[in-house]
Amino acid sequence: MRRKANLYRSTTALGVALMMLMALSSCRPSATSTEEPDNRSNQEILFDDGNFAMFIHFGLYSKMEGEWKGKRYYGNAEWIKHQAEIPADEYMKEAASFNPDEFDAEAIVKLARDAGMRYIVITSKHHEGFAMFDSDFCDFNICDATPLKRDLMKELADACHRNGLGIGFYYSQWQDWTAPGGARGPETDAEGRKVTFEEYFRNKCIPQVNELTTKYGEIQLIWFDTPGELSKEASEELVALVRKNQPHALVSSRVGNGMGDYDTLNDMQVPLVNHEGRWEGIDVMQVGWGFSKFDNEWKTPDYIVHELVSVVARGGNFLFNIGPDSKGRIPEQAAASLRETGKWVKKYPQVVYGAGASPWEHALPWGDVVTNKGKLYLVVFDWPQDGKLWLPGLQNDVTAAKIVDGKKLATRKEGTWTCIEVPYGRPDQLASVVELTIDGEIAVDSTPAVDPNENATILPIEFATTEKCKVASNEWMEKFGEWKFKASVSGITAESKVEWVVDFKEPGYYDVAIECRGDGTTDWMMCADEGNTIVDRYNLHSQYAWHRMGWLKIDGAGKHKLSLSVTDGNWEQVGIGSISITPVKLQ
Ligand code: H79
Repeated sequence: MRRKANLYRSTTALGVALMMLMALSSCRPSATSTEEPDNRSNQEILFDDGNFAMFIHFGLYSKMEGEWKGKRYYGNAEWIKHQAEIPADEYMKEAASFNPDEFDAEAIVKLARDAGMRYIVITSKHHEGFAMFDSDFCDFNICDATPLKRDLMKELADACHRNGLGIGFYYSQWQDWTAPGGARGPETDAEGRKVTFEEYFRNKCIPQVNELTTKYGEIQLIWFDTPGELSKEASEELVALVRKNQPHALVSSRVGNGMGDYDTLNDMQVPLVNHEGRWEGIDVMQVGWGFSKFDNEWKTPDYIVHELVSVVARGGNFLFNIGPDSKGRIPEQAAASLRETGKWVKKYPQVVYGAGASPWEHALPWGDVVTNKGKLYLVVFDWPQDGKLWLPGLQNDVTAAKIVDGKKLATRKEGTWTCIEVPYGRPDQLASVVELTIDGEIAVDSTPAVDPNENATILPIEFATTEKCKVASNEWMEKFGEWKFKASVSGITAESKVEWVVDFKEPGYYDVAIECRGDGTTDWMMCADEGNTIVDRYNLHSQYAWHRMGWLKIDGAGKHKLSLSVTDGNWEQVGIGSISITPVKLQ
């Protein structure tokens, strides 16, 4: 379940300059550490410093729990109307038997607090068009169309306000699968009259966003989604409406047309390198967003902590989703996983709250780094086996080191490396945290470096410089709505260059492997800048797979350029994802 954290970035001259800039700017001042007056609104502070929030997908789709007429629909359970091609009128009739009477706002808020989350964003109307609040502008809502007749958005907003959490509402502004005129919705009304998107927007979307921003007290944000073909004027109107009613509420970038107060990255995407500006990463507890009764791929605490730390270390805020079931209950697996995550967050609050991005700008082979009030926090997922944790490229002296809430540690410098002497047993089962106090303003050379320990250091193609070939990000769906991303290089010819600059602590042999794909027999060569070369031949297939090249000799410690080329074979089909480098221990 644990994903590799060892991802690096290459260093061009511009890259180095950018990284140095990042190193200085990535020590974002936290609310308490800055000497300048903090002019941010409460909402901005919750977003910037809270760094961890709960997303809830709850709607009429939750009633189906991923199944329609005895058939399972995998992936996004909130898309079941679309997946099962349920006609709008038939879908709307389901509301009459939707009775989530076990929805307990206080219990949900308690769970969010136990998890260490600082606000909640809940779907008030997803693409299906069903409002989970009492709306005067469309009867297809939880108070008018169901036996429950409770405004669950009000209950949750009140519980959040009572307990000091922020509350934000998701609202799908462009798609509406049941309102005439909404995108992917019916084109005509009950009388057969053609309805335009403009009418839907005017008569349902705008009035409902007005309700959400006037009836539920102060809110954290409005999370618009899938702007589709929304016009610039429509996006502007939505932003203006939120601003008028809730001057401090944030608006997500998915309001469309380049607007919004912060960027939401793609569903399930964690960037490999630090991302500038105010942004949010999003992921889900199951595979889809709405609850599915047969999806057992619950994220473990280990996964959630790793992703939370990765997002914070890249400079973002993490919004993590759960889906209540048809009765409104939080599934026990989700609650258990979040509670365990929360125990970790409460042990290491400085790693999350007010924490800033890593000066290294990317993950390190054993984990990741965040900053807080001038200190460095090393979050170690793969605890070293030999009592030495190696930190590459830190130019400052370390004045104190300790395991958070634990013993003091000795450190020493070896060239550009800092060695932290750590106990053999890992202090924390989930992820251990080492605190470094450093002398002066932090300065880091973030050139990718091979971990001197036995971990494989993986260098994705994003960290390479390339010539005469094409690096592209591929995205694809596994299950419906389950997005995966992978950058790879293609368009390789005999003239192409793919090069990584990598720092080696010791001379010696390094075991190299390539993650690649292709079609049939293909010959490869890797050269180090000192002249040592290795070659190999693989029978490649269309799927990415790891292929070992073997021992490459590095004669001198320090930075080296490694060049990878395809010397023969079916160039056109070749794709390169990453390389991995592992020190060969000979004594
Ligand atoms: O609410 C969650 C998703 O339901 C919603 N955003 C997150 C937060 C979302 N809506 N759309 N998408 C995500 C993108 C999905 C696009 C696709 Fe499709 C769905 C691609 C394939 C299935 C739509 C239908 C486009 C092609 C077919």
